[in-house]
Amino acid sequence: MEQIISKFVPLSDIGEVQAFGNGHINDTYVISDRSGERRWILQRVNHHVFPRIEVLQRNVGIVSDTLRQRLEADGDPECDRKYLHFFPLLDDPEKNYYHDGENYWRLCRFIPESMSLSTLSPKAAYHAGEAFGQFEEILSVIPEGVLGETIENFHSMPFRLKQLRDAIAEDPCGRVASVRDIIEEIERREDSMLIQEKLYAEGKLPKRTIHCDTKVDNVLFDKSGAVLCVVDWDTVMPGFILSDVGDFIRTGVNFAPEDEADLSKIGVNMEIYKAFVEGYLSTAGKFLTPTERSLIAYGGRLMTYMQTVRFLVDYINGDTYFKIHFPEHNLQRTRAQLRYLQCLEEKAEEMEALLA
Ligand code: ADP
Ligand code: GN1
Ligand code: MG
Repeated sequence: MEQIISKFVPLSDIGEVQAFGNGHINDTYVISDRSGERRWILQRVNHHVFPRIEVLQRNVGIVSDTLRQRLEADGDPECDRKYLHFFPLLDDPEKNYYHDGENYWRLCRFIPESMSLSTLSPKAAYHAGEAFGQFEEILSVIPEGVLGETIENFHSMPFRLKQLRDAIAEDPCGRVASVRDIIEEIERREDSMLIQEKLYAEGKLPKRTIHCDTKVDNVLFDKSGAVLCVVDWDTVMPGFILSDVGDFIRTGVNFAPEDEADLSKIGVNMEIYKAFVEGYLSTAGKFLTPTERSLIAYGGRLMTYMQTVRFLVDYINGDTYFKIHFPEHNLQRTRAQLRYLQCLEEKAEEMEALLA
């Protein structure tokens, strides 16, 4: 690790190295120097998930510059804690990642006194909504075509359903027979989950630069519940805003974590939903079209449905994509997502009414 870090910062001795965060994709470590004064986030990028490292690291560099410029222009005194700063290589300043021959590494500033929250107050949910709207607004200055697609078809529902059909047909681990009930639940909702692609084809839904992974773990709060920074920019790319509002509704608005084993604990926290939407509209309200606004609650159902499909595909394929912590983890995640989807459906009318 010392050798890797020294590619980015002049450093003779590192102190503690700790695995960090709850991400399902990359390996994240927090590193401090021996005095404990300086800290960094070191990540080994999962190059199976992100095979186009050049595109990925160019994107995050552009996102970083765009946010910093705006924060500086606004004269924000906390500027350094509100965006991710990726270090360039000391011997190749054009590059913000290091390839050790096998793995890809990047180093960024640690955001001090920040935390991810799993249980939110309404105030924190409001601020998360506000921060996502602001994130989208700031990044809207990036001209079309500048950011590359880091994962092709990442939030395409037709593509995710095709992946499911392929996995079922192949059934590499003989797991399909045990999940027939879930497959049926997925199949009967298919038509209602393809609305955004249809609206887009009809010219009724715009694509914007979005975050595309707005689960609650990817927001760093300070002690007071204010948002410091939206992190995990690996999937920032053109997409529909339903992805961003939807993934927060999927995670932050659920009473339980995304992999809750006790299905009776899963449910929709309407107070958090309301606060989140109010916060989001306080910033995104300026640019959303009436169609986008009207689909916010639907976005929650769509993203929960998509995640049900993605966890199930990974389970059927033998757990090759998401990190798992025990053998049936992806199945437990799938069941929890399906239950939450049912809860969102039960609350749909109330959620739409609040929106209106
Ligand atoms: P993954 O793609 O695996 O989810 P993330 O980039 O989201 O990786 O990082 C994992 C977690 O580490 C985040 O959810 C967040 O809690 C924490 N984290 C990431 N970057 C920073 C940072 N610069 N400062 C403090 N915490 C961070
Ligand atoms: C992954 O990287 P992380 O853990 O923040 C995944 C998201 C899923 C999420 C489910 C690149 O997010 O798309 O919604 O897990 N990221 C990628 O928890 O696939
Ligand atoms: Mg993450």
